[in-house]
Amino acid sequence: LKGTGSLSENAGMELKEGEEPVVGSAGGDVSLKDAPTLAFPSISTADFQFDLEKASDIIVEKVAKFVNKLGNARLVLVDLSHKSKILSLVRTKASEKNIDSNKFFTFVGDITRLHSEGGLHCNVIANAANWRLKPGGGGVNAAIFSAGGQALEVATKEQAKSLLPGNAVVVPLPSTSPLFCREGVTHVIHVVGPNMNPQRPNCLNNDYIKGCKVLQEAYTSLFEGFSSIVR
Ligand code: AR6
Repeated sequence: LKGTGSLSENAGMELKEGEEPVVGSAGGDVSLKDAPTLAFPSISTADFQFDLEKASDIIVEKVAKFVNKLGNARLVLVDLSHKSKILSLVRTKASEKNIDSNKFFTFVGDITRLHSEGGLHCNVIANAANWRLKPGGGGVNAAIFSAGGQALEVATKEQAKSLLPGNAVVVPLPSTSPLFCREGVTHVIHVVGPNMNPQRPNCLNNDYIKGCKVLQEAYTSLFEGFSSIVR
């Protein structure tokens, strides 16, 4: 895939024109490169139609709260395109808050192919799931269940039958899953975010008071779930 991911992690950090990669940053430092890493998509902002400005505020607020509690572990926000609006909003707001760019950065690529196509090793990936924890349905959920294979479906059912918006469930991945063998992913964390799409279940009808609260809870559950694996 031209233009997505790349062999060097720095390339995924999307340096602006004229910017130089920071020497000794994530790509070059062995201890950081082997650090436990959670790759996560922007929950609720595509199929679930959540406002991007509000979502980016919440992502940066929650990353700022958790990133220094995770030891040497890293958090990586992933999206498919270099033109991703949510990635650029989050990058801007994260740098305004002086969040350590070795511990939190953005990356362009398919979350199911970060190692094989992007050269970025993430031992944990998050999924923007539906409340039934069912495969398919499009977006990142369809991609992760398809890449994870039957092993992921079975392992998911062992952990939970369904999930309410704002919650996350950690699923240890059997070594038979292609995501484990090919990408080195040991856990998938399913997260259900707030839904603003009238065509989907539990639509909040533009109630952003409730919606923001649920999205905050979703990221808290996700980062606490990751922290329980890292510990
Ligand atoms: N790799 C990385 N990021 C991706 C990928 C991928 N393969 N695919 C999509 N994204 P969405 P939601 C980004 O719609 O809004 C599903 O049908 C995408 O660009 O997947 O929470 C579920 O079953 C966006 O930034 O999740 C639910 O019913 C982000 O992932 C519903 O959609 C989330 O987009 C959840 O909707």
